[in-house]
Amino acid sequence: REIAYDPPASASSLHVRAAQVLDANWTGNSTVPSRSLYPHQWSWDSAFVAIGLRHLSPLRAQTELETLLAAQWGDGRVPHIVFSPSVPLDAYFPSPDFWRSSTAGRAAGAPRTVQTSGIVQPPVHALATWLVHRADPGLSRARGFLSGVYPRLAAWHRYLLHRRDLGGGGLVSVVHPWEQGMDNSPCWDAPLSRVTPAPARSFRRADLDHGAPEDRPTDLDYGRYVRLATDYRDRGYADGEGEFAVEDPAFNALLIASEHALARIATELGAPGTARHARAERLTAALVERLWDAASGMFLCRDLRGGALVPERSVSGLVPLLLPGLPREIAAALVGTLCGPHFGLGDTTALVPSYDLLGEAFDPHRYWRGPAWFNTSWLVERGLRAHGERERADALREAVLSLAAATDFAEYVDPYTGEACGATGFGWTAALALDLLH
Ligand code: 9YW
Repeated sequence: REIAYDPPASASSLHVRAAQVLDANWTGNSTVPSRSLYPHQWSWDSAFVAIGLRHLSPLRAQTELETLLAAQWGDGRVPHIVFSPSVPLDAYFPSPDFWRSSTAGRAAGAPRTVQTSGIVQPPVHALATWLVHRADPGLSRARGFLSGVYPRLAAWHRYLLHRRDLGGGGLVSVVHPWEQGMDNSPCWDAPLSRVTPAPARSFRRADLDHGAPEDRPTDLDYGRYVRLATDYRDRGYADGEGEFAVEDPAFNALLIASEHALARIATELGAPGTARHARAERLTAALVERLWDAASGMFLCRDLRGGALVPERSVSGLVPLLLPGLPREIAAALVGTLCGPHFGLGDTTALVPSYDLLGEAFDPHRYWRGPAWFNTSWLVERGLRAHGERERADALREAVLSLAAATDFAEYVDPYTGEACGATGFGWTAALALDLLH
């Protein structure tokens, strides 16, 4: 291959180094994404971390998910951050005194003893739970792992399907860019442009204490994030009226994958999984119906308040490849787009860029506006393999392993050069590299 990344380190040393990162980020009952930038528990990070951790310690992987789910709200939502009480308030913004979960979230059933945020992140948890169970079914059964988490996972999906179908077409909406996990994706530029930013002096960005400003979202973006979150909090975290509501392809595809996983969990517990599989199929049909754009050869976001598809190509629109039940011609078109000029996989890039290489907003260093991330590359790798694209999947796997090793498990990388950006020693980078080693 032509791509001039460093050759992969030997598998055993990569394994040892990934395990060291996960040990260093382990707090005793969960894993922080990064000791410097993100010193609490994040929702979808924990799911990805558990997927890797199952190869090191199935017990820790189960505990990771149990800790997160213990902070679930009464209405079923799983918060995007569970705050560690031992970390100083000013180490991360927005901190617990911003979200005020135990007071502002009371009507929605926020927990009393643990502080959390009030928004959510992509539902990777049931998928992670099933994979963690499969790694050591004996331990899982002995601890009652699946029977303990199943009701919580079911309530989580129920919250999303019932409270977040804001478009009425069966898909789930995100009400904040942080919920989708790709904070400053150019997909949010149009829907966010309608939001009046909170004044810059009304908050202090702790992220800039650790991250380079040119790699992070701008102050204007932050002003809008703060406004949306403040308004949501001040409505008591009630769903339905916010200024921002977007149907996102990756969020919904992960829900579908997790709904299939939940069906398998139900079957394992002796209950029929058929209704859940059927629901996942209906969601897949809704995803295609509402978000597929044949002209772009990929899925797009639907801006509910603006009333149209957002004409921006993000890696989010490739993540549905993860679904084995996707119509064959759609899967083929996605592979074509992935390997074509907009994402360049196997040609100009080795990992999947987060955004269109030819897009106007493309920036190879700024967070979710171009850099390649390891979690989305892992999802695409799984998707390529699920659709029989073995050679491409093997090449992407190699790139994940070699870049994780070469960058000391970076948070994200320049998609052309592989240069490390953001934090190093990043949790899901280590965990997902470990998963692909097995
Ligand atoms: C932030 C923790 C989180 C990830 C998100 C990522 C970032 C938080 O970090 O958001 O302060 O910017 O965008 O996906 O879960 O790793």
